[in-house]
Formats: sequence, C-alpha cells, structure tokens
Amino acid sequence: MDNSKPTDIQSSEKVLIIGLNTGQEDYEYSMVELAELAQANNMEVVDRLDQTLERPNAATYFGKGKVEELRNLAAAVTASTIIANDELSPSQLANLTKETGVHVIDRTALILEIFATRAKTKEAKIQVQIAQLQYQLPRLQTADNVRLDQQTGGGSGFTNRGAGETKLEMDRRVVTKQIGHLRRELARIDREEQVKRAQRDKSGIPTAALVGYTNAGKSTLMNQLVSRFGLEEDKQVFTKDMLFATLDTSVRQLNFPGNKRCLLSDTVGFVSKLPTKLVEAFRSTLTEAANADLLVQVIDYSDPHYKEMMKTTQTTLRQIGIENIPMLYVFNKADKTSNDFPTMEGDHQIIISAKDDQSVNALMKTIQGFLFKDYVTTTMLIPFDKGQVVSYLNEHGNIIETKYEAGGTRLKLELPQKDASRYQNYIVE
Ligand SMILES: Nc1nc2c(ncn2[C@@H]2O[C@H](COP(=O)(O)OP(=O)(O)OP(=O)(O)O)[C@@H](O)[C@H]2O)c(=O)[nH]1
Ligand SMILES: [Mg+2]
Repeated sequence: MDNSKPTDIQSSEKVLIIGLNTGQEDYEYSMVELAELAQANNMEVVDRLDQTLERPNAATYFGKGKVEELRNLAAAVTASTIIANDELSPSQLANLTKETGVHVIDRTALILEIFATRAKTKEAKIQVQIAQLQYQLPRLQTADNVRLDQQTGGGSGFTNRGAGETKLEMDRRVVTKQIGHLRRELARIDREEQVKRAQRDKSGIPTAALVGYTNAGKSTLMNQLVSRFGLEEDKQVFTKDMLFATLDTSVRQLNFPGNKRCLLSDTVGFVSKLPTKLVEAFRSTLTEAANADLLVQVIDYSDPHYKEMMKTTQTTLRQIGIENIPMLYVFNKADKTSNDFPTMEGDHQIIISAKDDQSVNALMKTIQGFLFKDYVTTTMLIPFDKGQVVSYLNEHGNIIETKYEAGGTRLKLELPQKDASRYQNYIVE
C-alpha cells in the first residue's frame, strides 16, 4: 500500500557529483547510488567529474589540476553544491570549498540530511541528531579557522583571534553537551523498548527480521504478511517508492494454523558506505534484527545492481555485528523483471512479487519451514496436579488430541524441541 503524501516539491538545486576511483570494484555503482541519494534529497544532478588516483589528495581530495577543472565545470553548469562520493576530512571540505568557490558536502552529510528529513518518531529524530552533531563536532574548528583567518586578514589581530578561540571552545562545549543530553534521552527511550523486548523474549516466540537494501520492498511485504496473518488491530507500516522510507523498527505478530506464531520486524534499509556514526546511532533500532532467529533479506530483483545491493547488505550487517543468523534470500519485484517468474521455493531462497498473492503465501510457508523446523510430535501424560504444564502446552504447542485418563491428561501434540526437552519426564511415546 502506498500511503505516502502525493506532493514532493521538486527543488531546482543543481548539484555536481564527484568521485575518486581508486580501483575499488564497485566504484561505478557507488557513483550511480550517489546520484540517487542526491535525487532523494530533492537535488538535480547536472554533471559528474571523476578522477583516477591511488589515494585522495590529503588537502583537496582531487589533485591540483583536477580541482581547477572542477572549478570551471561547476561554473559552466552553474552548480550550487558539489557532492563528494567519500567522507572528506574537515580540511578537505574547507579547502575544496575555498578553491572551487562552491559549497562542498560529502556523501555522509548528504545521507544525514536525508535521514533528518525522513525521521518521524522521537527515537529516529534523536538518533539522526546525535549522528549529525558528531559529524559537525570536528568540523566546527575548521569553520572557525576560516572565519579567524578572514578576521586576522582584516587587520584587527589579537582581540578577534582571542574572541574566536573562545567562541570555538564554547561551540564545542555546547555541541558536546547537546550530544550527552540526547544520548541520555535516547537511553531512556531504549529502556522502555528493552522492557518490551524482554517480554517478547520471555514469550519464547520465534522471530524473523526483514533486512535489506533501501526500497527493496521490506515494508510492503510486512504489510502483506500482516494483512493475512496478523492481528486485526495491527496497523500497516509506511511504504513508499523512495530511499529510506522506514527509519523505525516495527514488530508485528503473525499467527499460523496449528497454534504457531512468530514475530516479524521491519526496520531501516541499507545503502553502501552508510556513515559509521549513523549506524552506531541506529544500533538500538537494529537490535530486533540482531536477536532474530531468522533474517529475511529482501532484494529488489528488478534492479540491475541487485548483486551489489546484496553485498552492501552483507557488509552493513557485519558492521553492526550481526553474523551467524540463518538467512533467507527473498528476490522480490519479480513482476518488474522481463523474465517470467515461476514462484521458486528453495531452502534458502525464493523468487516472489510482493504484489502477488501466491508469492506471499509461498514466502510465508518458507518462513514457517525455517522457524518451526525443530517442531516434534509427541504424546505426554500430565498428572492432574500439574495444571500449569497443561496450560503452558496449550498455549505454546499445537494440541492434536486430548484425553482424560486415571493417571492424568494425555496430550498428543506438536511443539518446539526445546519445550519437548523441558517436559521430557511426561513423554510417554
Ligand atoms: N512492482 C513491484 N513493486 C514493489 C514490490 N514490492 C515493493 N514494491 C514497491 O517498491 C517501493 C518500495 O517499497 P517499500 O516496501 O517501501 O521498501 P522498503 O524496503 O521498506 O524501503 P525502505 O523503508 O526505504 O528501506 C514501493 O513503491 C512499493 O510499492 C513488488 O514486488 N513489485
Ligand atoms: Mg520500509
């Protein structure tokens, strides 16, 4: 469901993207992605400039001659901003801005801007603010130095320098204090989330988490599954054809026939070179994925770059410390590819379209196969004075038959292996 607002104001801010090709294999793709990120931020990419170098120039990112070419190109295409494909050092940013005469930002600042625009809930807003302030902190000095140089150049010397330094220190103190304040606020929200999470963990319900590159269709699939298997009162999540539609984690319960249920979570999508500070800030949001029994990686199969997107997802998961969780690969949007798509089911992968009923059911079957594969069928005889065991089994197992005998309640049931082990004393056959 597309429940987005229909109006996106088209801004005419013209930008020039620049990249340094140091021989990394995904270079071309990362530049395509940078252009998409700029568009997602309502910017118009008018041109691009690349340089092949072994490593960035420490002072200006590009080499000397290339910087001159950049200045001329920026003037020719009347770009108001230049966006670099890599995270630049504070001095690279300042020097490049000075030498080109055009406002220069880097990939990190661009992603942070997009996240700041998209953040809706208090938690997401705080997480983005922390990342933005941390990004600004080392850059305050440079901004001030530039001002200082100008002031000293103006001839008023010592007094201004002194005032400037005090201001810089003050700025730093204010920003550091603000970060501390936001961190405490976030910790408070996290504690509330942790309580909810602990309750869910205690329930022992298996969990699956949707992960993957941004715009792959995670939230759309979540809604499809919730509308079929979810609780009636559960709300749909936000979906839209844009980068980073989701910044918050939603958890929903799904119920299946046979008294089986699971929790499904949907969260922020990934993009390559996601700023480390941002990933750190979003760590608590991503806890759902870290604790999941199954990761469901959603892939936009209709995108020619889907393989790179899978690699990005893999790298980002590793960066957050999420490893060794079983992964189901869901090749989505097969309706948009030119190939006919037979809904293909395998142990670890499935080709589907979120828009197709049969696909969604097949996906659910595959997820169930994963989450409930250790279910066993057994018969137990439970003494009448152990009523709480019978209640537990009724709640957690799939009761096939109940008989009352002299020795207690005889249950034939299907249940997770761990529960069968826990109550193995009552197993009779
Ligand atoms: N044609 C087609 N479009 C799809 C399919 N699945 C999702 N979409 C569309 O793809 C766009 C992105 O979907 P979302 O569900 O918001 O993607 P997401 O993975 O949650 O994205 P982020 O929250 O940004 O990470 C929406 O416009 C969906 O309608 C599909 O199977 N086929
Ligand atoms: Mg989403």
